[in-house]
Amino acid sequence: MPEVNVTEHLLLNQKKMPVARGQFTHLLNQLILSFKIISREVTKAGLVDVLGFTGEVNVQGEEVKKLDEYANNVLIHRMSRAGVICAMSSEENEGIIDIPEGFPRGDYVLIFDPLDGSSNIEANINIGTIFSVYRRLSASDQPTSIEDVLQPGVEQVAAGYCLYGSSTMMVLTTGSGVHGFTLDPSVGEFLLSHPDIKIPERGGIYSINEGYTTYWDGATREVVEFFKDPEGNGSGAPYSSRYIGSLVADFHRTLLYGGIFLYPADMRDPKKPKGKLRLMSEANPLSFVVEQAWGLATDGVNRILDIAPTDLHQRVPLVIGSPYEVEKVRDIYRKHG
Ligand code: AHM
Ligand code: MG
Repeated sequence: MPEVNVTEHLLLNQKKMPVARGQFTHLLNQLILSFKIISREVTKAGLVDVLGFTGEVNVQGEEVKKLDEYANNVLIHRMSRAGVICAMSSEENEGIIDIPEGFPRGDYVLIFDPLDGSSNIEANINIGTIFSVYRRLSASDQPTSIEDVLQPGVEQVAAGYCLYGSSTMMVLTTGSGVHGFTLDPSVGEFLLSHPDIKIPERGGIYSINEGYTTYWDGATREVVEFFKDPEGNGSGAPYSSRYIGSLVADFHRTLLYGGIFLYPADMRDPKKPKGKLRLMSEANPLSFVVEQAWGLATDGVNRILDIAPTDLHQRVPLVIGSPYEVEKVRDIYRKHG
């Protein structure tokens, strides 16, 4: 296979991807450079640990926190000065991140989780950056408003994630399929390694934090019973269980191998039965990716991408993966009303 990097791939497919215009290509190039910089630091994190570079008191806690902040700062600094963004929102920042005075604003809105799964850093487990891109709604000579950012997921023009693992990999959709690019450190480029990813129609793995069974409602308990005993009479092969606790890694496995990932509603606080994951920075981008790979994503019943957001950090139950399993779960939730 000839080696093709992300920009070349976008240009080669430009007819299919009208989004690949100058501003968008620049946005993507700046994102890619940010990922390379974050990847370099993530790779060094283990070394810092091994060499015992002491912070003040708590070495590991300090380093972990720093890496989270580092990733956030790299993205904010680089993307806000790229001239192609009018507003940003990060999982780590309460409000909208404005473009600094003196820098041009562009046509796009960027939303991201800078380092998802960061509680896993010390154990050298895969973590990642998740991102989502929208076109601004307001006129380019007007100030950006909250409406520019609070768009439903169905309006995304691009989304994906960069996984920092045994290799660093970027998975991207611009609304025309899903493609995976692996960072080749010898040339410093993300090269097309997984063209046209399609999730298996049906899988053999379910992924959920089962330690929280006590917080679940009856429907979710029945869902998990289904995966342990699909025929309901002990005769069928049960699904395997896998849970890394790093959404981006659990999702990536689900995308490639099929099956289902769930972070359901949580009854600890009955007033906020929304689970843990964020609609804008986690659920929407992964839902756009999975749908473009012929999978499904719901909050149990409703399509994630149709949800009209009301808050930058609102949470949503997430049921995402192969069509067969997501539909099975939807049927069980519907039955429970
Ligand atoms: P974070 O954004 O605070 O890191 O939390 C998100 C992470 C996800 O990566 C992962 O799926 C989830 O938290 C795991 O949560 P739990 O430990 O409750 O299962
Ligand atoms: Mg996260």
